[in-house]
Amino acid sequence: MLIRSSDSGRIHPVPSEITPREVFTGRRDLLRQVAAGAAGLTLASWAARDARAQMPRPGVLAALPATPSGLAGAQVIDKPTSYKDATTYNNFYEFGTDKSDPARLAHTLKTRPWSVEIDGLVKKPGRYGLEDLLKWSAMEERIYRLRCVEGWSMVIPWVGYSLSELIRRVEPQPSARYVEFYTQADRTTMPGLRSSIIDWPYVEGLRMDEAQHPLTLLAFGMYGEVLPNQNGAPLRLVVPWKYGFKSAKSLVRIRFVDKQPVSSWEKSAPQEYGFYSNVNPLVDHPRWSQANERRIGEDGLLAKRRKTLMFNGYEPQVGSLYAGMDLKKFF
Ligand SMILES: Nc1nc2c(c(=O)[nH]1)N[C@H]1C(S)=C(S)[C@@H](COP(=O)(O)O)O[C@H]1N2
Ligand SMILES: [Mo]
Repeated sequence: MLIRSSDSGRIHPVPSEITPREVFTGRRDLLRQVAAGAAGLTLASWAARDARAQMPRPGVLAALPATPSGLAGAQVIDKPTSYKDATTYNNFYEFGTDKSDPARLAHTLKTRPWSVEIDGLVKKPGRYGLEDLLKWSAMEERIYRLRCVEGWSMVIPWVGYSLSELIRRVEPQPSARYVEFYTQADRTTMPGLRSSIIDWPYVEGLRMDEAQHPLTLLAFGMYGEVLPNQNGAPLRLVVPWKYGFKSAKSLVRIRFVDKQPVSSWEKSAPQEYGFYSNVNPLVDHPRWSQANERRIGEDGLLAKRRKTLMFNGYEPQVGSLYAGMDLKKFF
């Protein structure tokens, strides 16, 4: 299948694009009031206007204040997944392959001190401390869909900033064409490393333009707080138009390279996982249909599966990155 660029091939925006302006403004006011401790009444009247406001801070971890992002595509209007579901149904194979393993076992992950090694084809390589990275750009709240290749999806309010901000600071060399992401692999705290299902450490990669796309998020928090360990503390990637596994958790190294990286999933099952892994309802995984999905939290008897959207609904923003590419071949 050929994808045409979004400007020539597509005119109708997806619903997530057309969030009215007052929704943003109102939400910002609400956040200010919540911060001032006057949430009660306002929250109730707001809820009538926007389901997203039923999302007070869970009060579990440290607050990570953020401003609602105004970026197109960064305010999905679907109802967010509950904090409980988002933090107890996880894939984080370093802590086991069962969905409940990370919530049960990731408390051993030591997230301070933490630093990220930045190397490869870059003018300002170095080991950057988490406290510095937290200050490199203003924190934004972005509500994104995340779809797993296994056929389930969630809607999560992330906190972070565009990875492009980090990339700009470290100044890649012109020869850098891809970015490689390495995640924490510590045998003393991660029981899943005993299994050889993945060639540890977990590695993922993006093409430079994908990494620099403003929607590609370097996330430090969710639901207004710092990330829970099971969701990839203290910092992770969120690439909303790609299958969940591209969103690497607990990053320790970002490397700029000139050759297409081989991700851990490609290495372990090349016939099942390609480099791009864009959400695409027209290209099935050998074991799972990608045509539809189950929204976590909507699993009652009458719950219908939702149709999976091209590029997970972010086609207007990212379709042009793949103009002219055969996405059956580059899956
Ligand atoms: N380091 C690491 N990152 C990872 C994974 C993993 O096993 N290890 N699983 C991926 C997969 S398959 C998914 S669907 C998402 C899940 O993110 P969530 O638990 O925040 O929903 O994380 C991705 N990032
Ligand atoms: Mo996944």
